[in-house]
Amino acid sequence: MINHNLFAALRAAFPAESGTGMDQTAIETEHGLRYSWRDIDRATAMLANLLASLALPAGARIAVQVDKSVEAMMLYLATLRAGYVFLPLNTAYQTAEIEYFIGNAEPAVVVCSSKNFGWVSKLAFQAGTQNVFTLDDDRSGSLLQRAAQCSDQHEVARVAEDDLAAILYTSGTTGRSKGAMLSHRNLLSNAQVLHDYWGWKRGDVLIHALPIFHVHGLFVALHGALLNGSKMIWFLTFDAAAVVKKLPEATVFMGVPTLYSRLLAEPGLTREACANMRLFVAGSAPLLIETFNVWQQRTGHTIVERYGMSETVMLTSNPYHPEAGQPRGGTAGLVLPGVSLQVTGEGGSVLPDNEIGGIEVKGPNVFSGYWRMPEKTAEEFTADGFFKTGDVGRIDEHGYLVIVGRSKDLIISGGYNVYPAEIEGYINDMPGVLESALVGVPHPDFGEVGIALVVAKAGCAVDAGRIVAELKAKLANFKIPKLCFVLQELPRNAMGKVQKNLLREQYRTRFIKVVGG
Ligand code: MLC
Repeated sequence: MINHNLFAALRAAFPAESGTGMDQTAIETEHGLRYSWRDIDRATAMLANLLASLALPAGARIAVQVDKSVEAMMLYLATLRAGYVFLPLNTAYQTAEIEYFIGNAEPAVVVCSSKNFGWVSKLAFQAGTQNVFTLDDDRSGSLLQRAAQCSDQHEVARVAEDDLAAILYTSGTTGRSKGAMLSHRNLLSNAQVLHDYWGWKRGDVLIHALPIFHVHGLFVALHGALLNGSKMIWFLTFDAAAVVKKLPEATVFMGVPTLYSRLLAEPGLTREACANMRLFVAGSAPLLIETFNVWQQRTGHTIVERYGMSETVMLTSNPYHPEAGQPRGGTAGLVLPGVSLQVTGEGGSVLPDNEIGGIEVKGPNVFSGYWRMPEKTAEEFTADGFFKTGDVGRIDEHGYLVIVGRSKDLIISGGYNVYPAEIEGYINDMPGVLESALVGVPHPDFGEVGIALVVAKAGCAVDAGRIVAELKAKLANFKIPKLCFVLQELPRNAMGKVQKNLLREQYRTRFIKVVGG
């Protein structure tokens, strides 16, 4: 029987055991620490043995909220290796969010930063988790102490292709987050397609500067490099000047649009600095055509924009190989091999090219459903198995996908998804608040940010500053509205629905200059 474990496929791309290949540098950190391929193999074996020694049930979830580190990446790989399910959590999440995730996912193991051990372990033990470890970004914590006592030999656990590899929580339109269940097949098939599509080759070096708790950094970037046996230059946080300095040593870079606009603000970003580079990939949020054009002029390179989401990993990409076509700015590119994508209108009818409708997808990369939410899952799939992405777009006359909007109320800020309903729910529960609306407006750094408009109950006074302060205590920092205003009322249409489009228009220029305006 074939072992469908994603780790086995990644491990197979490591250099051969014979010779000195395994001692070559696989990862170099911004601080000059070096990890060889053998280090990755041994450390993941030790961590996998630690997990195996805990006698966890099949399908156990390993929930991890730690700062980015190479060891955190090893823990992800070890979880795959041991056959368990990885559940990464954004480090920005606060108590309310973590309590929900732990309660919903019921992880058998929770790994957190030592600074958060007090409150995270309390929540975990309350939810029935037996094992809570700590892991810090300086290679300390109880997880590594325990793993140090384990053997560095481990046979990769056998899994079936539909066995779960990871659960990624995505915020929900109705407030509650949903855990997207991704299998070994979902992740491996997508990594293999992207490997060919983006022309990964011998000698490639990836600058890894994204967080490793979301699809972009954890799967697209990491799997790309590992499946190619490529060295990574690893940044624990994004520092534009430091990244520019490393460009001459690298060939591949991946980032959200905010990273590209911050790099453009660096005077050191020149054609010479990028001379060794061959691939720049952007995704997770729409790339402005200005950024695409200015990047081309400044560096001589064309950014390859691609499109995907937590539920599906990658769906489309602008072509890299010239024979496949030219990258077209302002588009999400062509449908990736193996993926079926259709644009549908009223009643689910498939629309011809250039007509705008809902984007639906199917393929080996598309998740099987939301964790313990069969009804929600059923709602999001069509009868013939297409997943409704919630994005709205059209296929242009060249076959490129153009995304024009979203059917779901969503703000994408610096590459993170923010669902207004979640934030509005918290605001509406505050004393004295009658109702609220969170709208997205353009922002020069984050692309888009949220502004909260709040109406007080009759006879009550609410303070915008206090609302923001209370949200900060409960929610991840990137979800906090950048501005909050108290209004007499919210604009409504004849049906009584809040007209967010009017509010967006009214506050559109709060953070950007209007050319000629
Ligand atoms: C940070 N801040 C943000 C923010 N990130 N505000 C809005 N949106 C964001 N994304 C705010 C903080 O709240 C804080 O405000 C201040 O900025 C400084 O915080 P920081 O953490 O020091 O910021 P910084 O390190 O500069 O982070 C910015 C960033 C980061 C762009 C580097 O957001 C980032 O790494 N984004 C990448 C997200 C990503 O990987 N997405 C992939 C999702 S996968 P204050 O007021 O508290 O000081 C996906 C699928 C797919 O979508 O297709 O890829």
